Amino acid sequence: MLTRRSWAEPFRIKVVEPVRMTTPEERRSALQEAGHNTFLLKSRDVYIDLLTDSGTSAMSDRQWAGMMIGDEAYAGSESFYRLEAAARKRYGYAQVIPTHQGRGAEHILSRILIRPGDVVAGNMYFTTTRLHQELAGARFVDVIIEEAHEPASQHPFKGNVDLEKLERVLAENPSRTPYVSLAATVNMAGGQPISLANLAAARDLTRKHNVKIILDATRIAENAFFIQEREPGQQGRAVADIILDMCSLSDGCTMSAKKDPLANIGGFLALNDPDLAEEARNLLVIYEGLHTYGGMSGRDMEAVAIGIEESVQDDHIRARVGQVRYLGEKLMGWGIPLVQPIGGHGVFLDAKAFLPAMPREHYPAQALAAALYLDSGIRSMERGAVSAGRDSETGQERFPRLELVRLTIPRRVYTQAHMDVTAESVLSVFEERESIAGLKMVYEPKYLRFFQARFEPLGAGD
Ligand code: P61
Repeated sequence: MLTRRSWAEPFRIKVVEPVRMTTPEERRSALQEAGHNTFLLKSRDVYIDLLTDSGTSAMSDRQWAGMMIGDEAYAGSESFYRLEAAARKRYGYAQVIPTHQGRGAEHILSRILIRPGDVVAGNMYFTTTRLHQELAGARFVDVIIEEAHEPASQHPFKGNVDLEKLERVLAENPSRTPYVSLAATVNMAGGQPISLANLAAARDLTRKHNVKIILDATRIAENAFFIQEREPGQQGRAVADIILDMCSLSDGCTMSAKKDPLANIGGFLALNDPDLAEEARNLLVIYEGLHTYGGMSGRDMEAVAIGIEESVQDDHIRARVGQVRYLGEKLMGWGIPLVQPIGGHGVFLDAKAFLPAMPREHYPAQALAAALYLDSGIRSMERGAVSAGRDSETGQERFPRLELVRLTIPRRVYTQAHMDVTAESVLSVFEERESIAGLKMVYEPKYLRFFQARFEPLGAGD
């Protein structure tokens, strides 16, 4: 008798895109040309692309059909009103301001809420989010729980806020904390969720200090799935209802529609306060576009509107997170060190444990991502010291406690066999890990350096 029945994706495949297989020689020269940075590889040289789940989802036939009826009017596009209605219905905010992608929303939000010298507290930094906060004059303070920094910790909600840390920041910076920036899920911690109870407690605390909460709702459906699965009293509730509860505990959100909402481009800023929204719309026309397109075409907005609906369906989100978990559990079964519990959008290898002898200054996660590409043509992403960059005040390199390689799973794109091939490649690199050399950075851009930095392998004499 079977004790457990398998699940399968709630879709079948109608269109396929061929991918190219490469030889080890081709990969060696591609990696060298890319300066050992997976961001600089050409897509044609990649076999299984796990760089990101951002803008890489497969759209549904409904979304593609929607593209055809996109209203490309400069002003007052029908597609905008459909996007506005979908966002209001599924996230519950009154005001929806379209942007070209998530960082467009972060830019506008930071400009309207932050004054130089302010402090923004949050549950771990995200690269673009923190940079926009810093460029607007704020200092970011991490108030995530300690467990989030420990890859092996089994805490079910590693995205939770340490309420004492938050209380301290609010007390020490009276009227200098414009908002608390909370992500659901927390990308840099490994796609880890925040619980409803913790969000509610943070809400109580911030209300006492008259401080707003702005959610990063980019992967909120994945977060809601974990709440449904793990939080006492939430089992049996619809993911869509949990999302609405989460949003109701905040004053607004930024959204990259390239993740949860299953679109290839797009985003929005949502707010409840009409006066703030007016300020945002006023800046929008300078940086993004008119308030009824915000940098998206009509067809993009149509795809996002339909994608939002699809993204909150229980069957979809269960299959999505389930596929990520399948890969993670396979690797865990072989003793590969990774962030636990397995997150919502990817499996995060623990590069410090993978390469324990390599100094942080030699960028073990960057070196591991390069080694994985060389082995099989699989593209992953460094999420460690290179991503963390330099302290905006001291200019010193930041060495976050987590030094990770992210195997990010695009939504509805790869099969279980792709996951098997990926797992086997990671195992093979793990078995050969002694041969992986560290890297030195030979070109370092000023902002978000990880995107365009170049590296060279360290030789025996370095
Ligand atoms: C990613 F290497 N994420 O995970 P935009 N908030 C959150 C995100 O995950 C996010 C944005 C806001 C990407 C793309 C990316 O350091 C990097 O639509 C939780 O990309 O502007 C994006 O949304 C920004 C990759 C972004 C990176 C920054 O792959």
